[in-house]
Amino acid sequence: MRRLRVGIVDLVSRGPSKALWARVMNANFASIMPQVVGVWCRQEGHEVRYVCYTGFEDLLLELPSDVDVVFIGAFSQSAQLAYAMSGFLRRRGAVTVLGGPHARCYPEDALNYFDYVLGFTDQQVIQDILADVAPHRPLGVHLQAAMHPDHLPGVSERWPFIQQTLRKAPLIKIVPMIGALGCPYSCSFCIDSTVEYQPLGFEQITRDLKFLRTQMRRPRVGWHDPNFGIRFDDYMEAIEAAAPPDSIDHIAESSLSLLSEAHLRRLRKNGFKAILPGIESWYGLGNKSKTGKLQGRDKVKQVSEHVNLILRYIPYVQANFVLGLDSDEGPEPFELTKEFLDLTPGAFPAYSLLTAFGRAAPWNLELQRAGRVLPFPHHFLNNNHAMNVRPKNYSWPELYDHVLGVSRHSFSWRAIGRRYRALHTAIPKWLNVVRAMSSEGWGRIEYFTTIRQMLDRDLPVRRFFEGDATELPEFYLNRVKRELGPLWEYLPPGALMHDQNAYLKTGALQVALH
Ligand code: B12
Repeated sequence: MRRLRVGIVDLVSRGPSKALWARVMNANFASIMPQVVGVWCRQEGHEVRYVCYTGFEDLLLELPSDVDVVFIGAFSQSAQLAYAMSGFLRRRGAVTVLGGPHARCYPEDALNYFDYVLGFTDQQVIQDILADVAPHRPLGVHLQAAMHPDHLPGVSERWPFIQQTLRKAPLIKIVPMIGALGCPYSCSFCIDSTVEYQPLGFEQITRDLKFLRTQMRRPRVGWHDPNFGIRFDDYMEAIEAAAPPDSIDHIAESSLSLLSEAHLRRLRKNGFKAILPGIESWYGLGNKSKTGKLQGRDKVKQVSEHVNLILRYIPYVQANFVLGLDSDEGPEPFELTKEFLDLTPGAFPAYSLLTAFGRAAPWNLELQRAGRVLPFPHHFLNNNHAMNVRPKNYSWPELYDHVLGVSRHSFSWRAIGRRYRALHTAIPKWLNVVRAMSSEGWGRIEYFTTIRQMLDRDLPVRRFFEGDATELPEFYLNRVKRELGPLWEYLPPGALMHDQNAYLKTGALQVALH
């Protein structure tokens, strides 16, 4: 087989950035799969150039001009950047491949702009593309494995890519690892509702951690498991077999139901420094928070006690909420979140506006059928910059008033001060201050304020939100233009908008390879 020049681009940012939070953290949000694809391409004997785009590079200059094929990994928020990149690379003669959450959620749309669009991706899929490598235009080819791979190359194999990326992280350096795919729960709103839980091999975790200790003085690992710790004892044994207690720092996203005091004790012993549990809502989505039928204020009290307990063992806790859910009504859910914050001053709140990501979850079909999904460009679909589901129980101004209210409460000087005082370790204390004052806190308040004002004053914006007009309001158009910078001119015609009901219309489009 011909030796190919392969480019791999991980789009962590959706455009150039100046934010302090992005400078400190973006390199730590690199994905595992682009690195895995890099390993697989090298194993086939190809020449690989890997780029993790954090928003501080000149993307047009990052890849050599003579690449044969480029794999791009993108979340939906970087879809327009990815489409423009593909346009640019195709003009230079390259074949383009899209993988990652956007490709999984919006394949129908992405096929218009890429030669290959991938769902579940294993080594065979990559080998097939490398063997075929041909332009497929105007419509690309949709390929996917029957399921996730049962093995992924470990940290030592991915190390050149990890090292290259972490050089861009100035303060905190987090190594991405994963121990399992899928989830045993089947919540209908989640991308993993139909993906079986599948551990990737606990011996590999031990090997990877041992390797890391030969490369870094005190490694810091960020676990990408959708729900860390389902096979809790196996994980802990794998970590304990690799290193003396508390010699590696760990960060993980886990559900409250897995965080009993006994588990917390063991997590602390093993160096877990940050946990991101999903609280989601006071009235719905309760099955992962171990709150059963508890709702409203009773749930607030129980969850607050639980999170305060976690904070006695783990220095940093991010509490995740979803705003605008159908189970919420009136001011109460937002007032309860404020109460929770007052009762739990050490937790950093992360809010997601309800978003239906294409074919991510079965529930999205219902929303599309009900005509509730709005065609906001993907660029805004990062859980903050747009909510693409018309709320069931709120008018848009009401909802944004509440979102603003809870955001102002969360990122007021008073809350920042209380959060600072509630924690006892330097990095988490300061990280919270930076987060609140940067794009994650004050930046959002500013943005939500703008949206709220436009809902009253800008008729085209209001009509778009109400689903009465499909023409993209100027505010959004100008923002994408500005944020894509020089790549805007490569965005193919029509690539700004998408059919928000494509999932409902096309049914099962999947073309399984195996
Ligand atoms: C871990 C995680 C994170 C971590 C790590 C992110 C990262 N860089 O991977 C953190 C906390 C940083 C994070 C942040 C965000 N996340 Co997140 N995250 C997840 C989570 C829980 C697991 C993803 C994962 O790593 N799975 C393991 C990999 C191996 O599996 P996979 O992603 O399914 O990938 C398969 C294929 O898609 C393919 N593939 C994946 N990538 C690539 C790349 C290439 C080049 C190729 C060829 C193939 C390929 O191969 C895999 C094997 O089959 C998912 C939910 C879930 N359960 O999947 C949400 C999820 C991916 N996140 C989501 C979102 C919205 C975000 C944020 C925008 C949230 C925010 N407001 O900040 C940010 C964006 C970060 C960024 N890099 O741009 C959405 C994405 C929806 C979408 N269409 O964009 C998801 C699906 C959750 C949801 N709401 O439904 N996230």
